[in-house]
Parts: sequence; C-alpha cells; structure tokens
Amino acid sequence: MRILVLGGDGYLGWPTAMRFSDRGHEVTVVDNFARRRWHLEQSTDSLTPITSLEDRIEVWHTVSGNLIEARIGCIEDAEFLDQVIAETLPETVIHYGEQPSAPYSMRSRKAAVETQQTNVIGTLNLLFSMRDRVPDAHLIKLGTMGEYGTPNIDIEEGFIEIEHNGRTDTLPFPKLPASLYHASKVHDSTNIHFATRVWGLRATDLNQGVVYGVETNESGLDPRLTTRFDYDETFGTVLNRFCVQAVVGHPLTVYGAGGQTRGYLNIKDTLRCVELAAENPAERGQYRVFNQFTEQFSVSELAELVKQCGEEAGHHVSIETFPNPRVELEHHYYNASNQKLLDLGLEPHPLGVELVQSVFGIVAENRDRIIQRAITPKTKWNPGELEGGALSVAQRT
Ligand code: NAD
Ligand code: USQ
Repeated sequence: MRILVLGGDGYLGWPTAMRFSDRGHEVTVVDNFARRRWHLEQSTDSLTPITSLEDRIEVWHTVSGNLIEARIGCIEDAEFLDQVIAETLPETVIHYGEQPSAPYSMRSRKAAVETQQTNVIGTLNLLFSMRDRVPDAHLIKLGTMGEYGTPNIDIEEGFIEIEHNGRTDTLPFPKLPASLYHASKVHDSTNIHFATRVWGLRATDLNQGVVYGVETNESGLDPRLTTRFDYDETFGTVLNRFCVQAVVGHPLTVYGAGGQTRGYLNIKDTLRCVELAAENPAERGQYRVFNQFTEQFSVSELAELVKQCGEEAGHHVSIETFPNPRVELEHHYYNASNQKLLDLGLEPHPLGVELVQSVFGIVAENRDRIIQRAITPKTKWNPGELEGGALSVAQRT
C-alpha cells in the first residue's frame, strides 16, 4: 500500500512510519519540524536524544533494508500539500501532523490561534487534496478522547442514539473539549464528517487517549531510531512526566484532587490500532470513530503506581498536590467504550510494573539531559481568575 504519514517526524509518527515500512508498504513522511521548533523556542528538549529525520531514514534503511521517503513542508501550505498528494498518490493517509499540546494552546492568544490554524487549516487542506487527487484513499486521522470531555454519562464511540420529543436519531456524541487544542480536534472532526457525507471520502477518526512509553519493536533495532520522549510541562504527558519525576526526586505533580480520569494506552498499542484501521478501511462515504485507549486511570492511581515502582527500584518518591493549572473536573464519572478496536483484534499491552521500570531505565540512561526547570507547571487555563486580578498585556497576547 502507498501510505502517507503526516507528522512523520513526531513522537507517534516516526514509529508508525517504521512499522508500515517494515510491513513492506511504500511510506512517505511529511513534516515541517514544528515540534522541534516549539522545543527550541522554550529551551526544552526530548529526554531521548533524537537524530535528524534524514539520519533516521538512513539508519532505518541500513538496519531494515527498507526505504522511507521524506517531504519537508507545512500542511497549512495548500500548494505544497497538494503537490505531495498528487505525486505520491497515497491509498492511506495517516494524519498526525498537528500541534498536540493542551497547555501550549492555553499559553496565550497567539499560541491558541497558531494551534487552531495549524490543526484546522492543515486538515481542511488535506480534505480538499484528497477530494481532488485521491478520492478513494482512506484517511486515518488522530483525534482525541478529550473531544468528549468528562460528561456524566457513558461515552460512546463517536455517535449516540438520542430520543427527543418522541423521535429518535443517531447523532455525533456531544463534545465538551477541555482546552483550545482539544477544541481544534472537535473542529477537525466536524470537517472530516462533512467531507465524508458531502464528497464521499472514507475516514476513520481515532479518538485516542493519553499515550505512554517510548519503545516499539522497530525502534529497538538501533538506538538512533528511538522516538522522542517529552516530560516538560507543555509537551510531556502525565505518566511519562511522573516517571522522570520519580527518578530525579521531584515530587510527582498531581494537579488538584487527582481524580481526573482518562483513557490511556501504550505506544505499542497506538501502532497496532493504526495498523488495524489501515487493514480494515472505512467504506466510501463512511465516517467512523474508534475510541483508541486500552485502560482508564485517575491521575492519583498513576501516581501511586509510579511511587510503588519507584520505591521498589530504590528511588525516594513523594506525591504532591499542585494547585491545578487547568480548569477541569477533579472528581467525575468516566466510562468510555473502546470496543471497536478490540473487535478488530487489538490485544492490549496493559500498564504494569514492567513498563514503568523500563521507562525508569530510559530516564536513568539520559539523566544528564533532564532540564529540571521544565517540570513545574506554569501554564494556567484561566490566569486572570487564579491570580485574582486583571491580565497583564503579556498574558493576554
Ligand atoms: P508530535 O508533536 O510529536 O507529532 C506531530 C508532528 O507533526 C511533529 O513532528 C510536528 O513537527 C508535525 N507537524 C505539526 N504541524 C505540522 C504542519 N503544519 N505541517 C507538517 N508537519 C507538522 O505529537 P504526537 O504526540 O506524536 O501526536 C501525534 C498526533 O496524535 C497529534 O495529532 C496529537 O494530537 C494526537 N494524539 C497524541 C496523543 C499523545 O498522547 N501523544 C494522544 C492523543 C492524540
Ligand atoms: N496531569 C497532572 N499532572 C501532570 C500532568 C498532567 O495531574 O504533571 C493531569 C492533567 O491535569 C489531566 C491529565 O493528567 O487531567 C492528563 O494530562 P496530560 O497532559 O497527560 O494529557 P492531555 O493534556 O489530556 O493531552 C494528552 C496529549 C494530547 C492528547 C490527549 C489525549 O498531549 O495530544 O490529545 O493526551 S486525551 O487526554 O484523552 O484527550
């Protein structure tokens, strides 16, 4: 299959490119290195040293004998993207190429606008190019469980049957996004659904939970193939952050009461889910939503697990409640369905001591690269309210 991976230099995109290449597919990756730039701008970096995209591709070729093509450019640039689609004629497009951080999107007006511009316009350009160049191709788009928020009812996979005034219909599940990043994913979903209904495209929206871990079968072949691993307050996700904090003796940063519950999955399961979606494409005109996570945990449960594993490994681990920089429910009902990927054959890697210990190993190996000041949360969802005063000009822009 000809596969285009948008965002193929990223945390999930690079391992995905190697997986499909290893399976014998013709893979092209597209990236504009925005994620590397965002780190440069805030003087942070991946814990794992990552090589340039060019070097990664060369090492992959040497180790596996397989070729991955790269196109460097921005998917917000319609002309560039359209040319890539016209030249590569993908049968499957896997779209990771967005700004993925909720805190980044809440940092300032400029960052929120950049996030929605990158995410919504990039995806819109893609839909037009697919309509015009490869209308039969399957779009696999990375969405997020955070599109749904934390409603006080069970979360279905994309759609819910509603009875209203004696009539029933199956409609998109209500959305209560938790940040302006999560809101950008809701806007994407609306646009993708539209493109399937009106232009007959085929699409799978993968509403993914929080990913943890760094090792995949392919990245294990050579250290230079490793993917990025972030732990800073902006780009690090919670379990990855807690593992770094445990090793360096920083108190685990549980925000607020710690009852915030989300769906989680191992990076290995991300790759398998995307593979299952590609092997079982949506029909023409079909918009499918799969909830992509394997287990649910509260933040406090994750902190307790990391503390227990850390102490077994000889680290002194404390858990500290930090004033929650986000506006989110800290005690709430959470029960989301994730049946569709299981029905396609997903065999989850559950979270346990072994995974946490292996992440500790990676952290210990790269301990001298840790930038301590990047750990403490600083980005507030509502800075004016929390500080009880008017916003400064710097905070407003
Ligand atoms: P990432 O930032 O590591 O990867 C995204 C890649 O896209 C980066 O390499 C970046 O440079 C590139 N990119 C961004 N804007 C671009 C543009 N305009 N043109 C070309 N390339 C661009 O993030 P990730 O953690 O790998 O996430 C990938 C996708 O999965 C994102 O859409 C994210 O929202 C989604 N997701 C991630 C998680 C998670 O826990 N990591 C969970 C749910 C959903
Ligand atoms: N949290 C803490 N302490 C920390 C970091 C986070 O208590 O040090 C809490 C947050 O308040 C939140 C939960 O942990 O309640 C998850 O936060 P996160 O930063 O791990 O994840 P989130 O901001 O939701 O975003 C991540 C990815 C994003 C993806 C999303 C999936 O960055 O790309 O879309 O997970 S989901 O959460 O299901 O929407």
